[in-house]
Amino acid sequence: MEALFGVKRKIALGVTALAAIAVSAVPGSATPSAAGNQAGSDHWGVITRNTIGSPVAALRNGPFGSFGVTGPSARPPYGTGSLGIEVADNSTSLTPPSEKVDFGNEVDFYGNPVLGLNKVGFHVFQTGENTSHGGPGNMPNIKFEINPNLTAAPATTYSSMVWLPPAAPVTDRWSPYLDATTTGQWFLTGNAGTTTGCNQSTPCTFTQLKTALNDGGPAPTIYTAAVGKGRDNLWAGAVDGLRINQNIYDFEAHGVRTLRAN
Ligand SMILES: [Ca+2]
Ligand SMILES: [Ca+2]
Repeated sequence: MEALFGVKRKIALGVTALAAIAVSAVPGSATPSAAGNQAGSDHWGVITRNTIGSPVAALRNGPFGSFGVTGPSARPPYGTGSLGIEVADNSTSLTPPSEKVDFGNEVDFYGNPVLGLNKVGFHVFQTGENTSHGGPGNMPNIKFEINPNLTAAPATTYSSMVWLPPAAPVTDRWSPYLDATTTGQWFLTGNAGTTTGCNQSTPCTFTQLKTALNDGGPAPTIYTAAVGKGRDNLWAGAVDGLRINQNIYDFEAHGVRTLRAN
């Protein structure tokens, strides 16, 4: 797969007539990561611990469109596929009855420094229906499970660090890159949220969150990274081009490709 990808790039660079085809599949802002492509792709999937009900988080082709939409926003930003996500808001016997899903990686980010996160974001396919179900803030999240290593709460060794994206600037088509370090808000679950003040009731900017976590002593570390949704509103859409520092994770029907951001 990687060899084929490399060939496509060479064609794109050398033959103008074919460039449009190749570049539409592989934007010029990223190239395949020689080391990361094979190393990381097998470690992505539904994180079962964090999944409630029978939601969908499936690597799929498209979505293309919606109908009548043309140009770059009518196709996934990388390759031809994406991560499709579907959750229901009232389908379990639990309280709340809503579903939840996290699609992520429990291996490749383990032990990495939270304070080393400098580039985070994704592209989303948001629909008008989703905003009807839950308002413009009804969006999927980026989540890092972390050890916050807070001096004021040394016994707290687990928290989820969650990005609440801004409203998608467009619906029924692919969004531009949504930057989680400069837009939207972040919070920490559990006692880490209480201790830092960055909790779901009073979320913080990314800068404020990092400042709160940079409290001396042992530094916060990452357990897992994921894209997820829930538990809140009904949502059906897709995500592609998950950015975490130097890598862009290209969700495709047949796996997750790691691209290196240029
Ligand atoms: Ca893709
Ligand atoms: Ca600390």
